Amino acid sequence: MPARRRFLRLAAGAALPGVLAGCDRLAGNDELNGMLRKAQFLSQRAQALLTGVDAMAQEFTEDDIADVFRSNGTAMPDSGLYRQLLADGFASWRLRVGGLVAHPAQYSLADLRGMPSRTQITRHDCVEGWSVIGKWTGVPLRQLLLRAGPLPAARYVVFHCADPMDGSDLQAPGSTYYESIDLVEAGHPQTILAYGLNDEPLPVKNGAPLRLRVERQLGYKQAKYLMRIDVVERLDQVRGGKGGYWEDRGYEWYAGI
Ligand SMILES: Nc1nc2c(c(=O)[nH]1)N[C@H]1C(S)=C(S)[C@@H](COP(=O)(O)O)O[C@H]1N2
Ligand SMILES: [Mo]
Repeated sequence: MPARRRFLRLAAGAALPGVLAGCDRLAGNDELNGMLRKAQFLSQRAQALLTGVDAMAQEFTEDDIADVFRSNGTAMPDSGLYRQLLADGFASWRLRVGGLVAHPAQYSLADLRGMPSRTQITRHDCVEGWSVIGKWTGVPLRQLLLRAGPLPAARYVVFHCADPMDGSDLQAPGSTYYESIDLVEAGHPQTILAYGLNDEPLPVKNGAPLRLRVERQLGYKQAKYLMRIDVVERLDQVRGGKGGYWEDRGYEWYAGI
């Protein structure tokens, strides 16, 4: 399978261009910014060296599952489009997969539920200082990317959500929650697009119909209300340029736990 080989090769090489990008920035004028970026890169690198890029986040047992998985951030997207999608039980919702891929595609919820799934009981850690254990079921992101066939320049996966963050509607470009991860994280076995929580359909307050679970990172990386996934070469041309809604407001892009 050429697409799979290409993806694996990309995933294996994905960390290297980061070194070059970091060094380029260090050589630039904004020295402080460069130092911060280098520190962040080093912490990601150190974590990878100490635990391995394949390291799994801890998984728990059924007994550990919290009675209620609390909601944080958006609990109900303030968007006419989202309300329409919700009203028909997400029958007309589609996840669009595009950007630097050979085969852009759209998936209905039924399509995703029909694909091989993974279930994992993990702990969600929010930067605000609380944690909660839940059981997630969904499609490994790796499967969708292998089908899409990332092009040689592909380095990151950007997740676009339905919830407007600035009081404007989804139609206004640039106003919704978004997040991103690199291809290494995207190919990790515990990185899934979850449609189920605790053996039930994903509740609206937790991101229905589909949300990202990237279990080695903090809560704000776990993008809810997914609408579109874009494979890109660089993040500095996306929205605020830092790779996520909270990152654009100062949070770290690599939010390792
Ligand atoms: N679309 C979207 N995704 C989001 C957020 C959000 O406000 N909107 N909040 C983030 C934060 S800070 C956390 S802690 C988790 C909360 O997920 P939960 O509501 O399932 O607890 O979602 C993350 N993903
Ligand atoms: Mo959070």
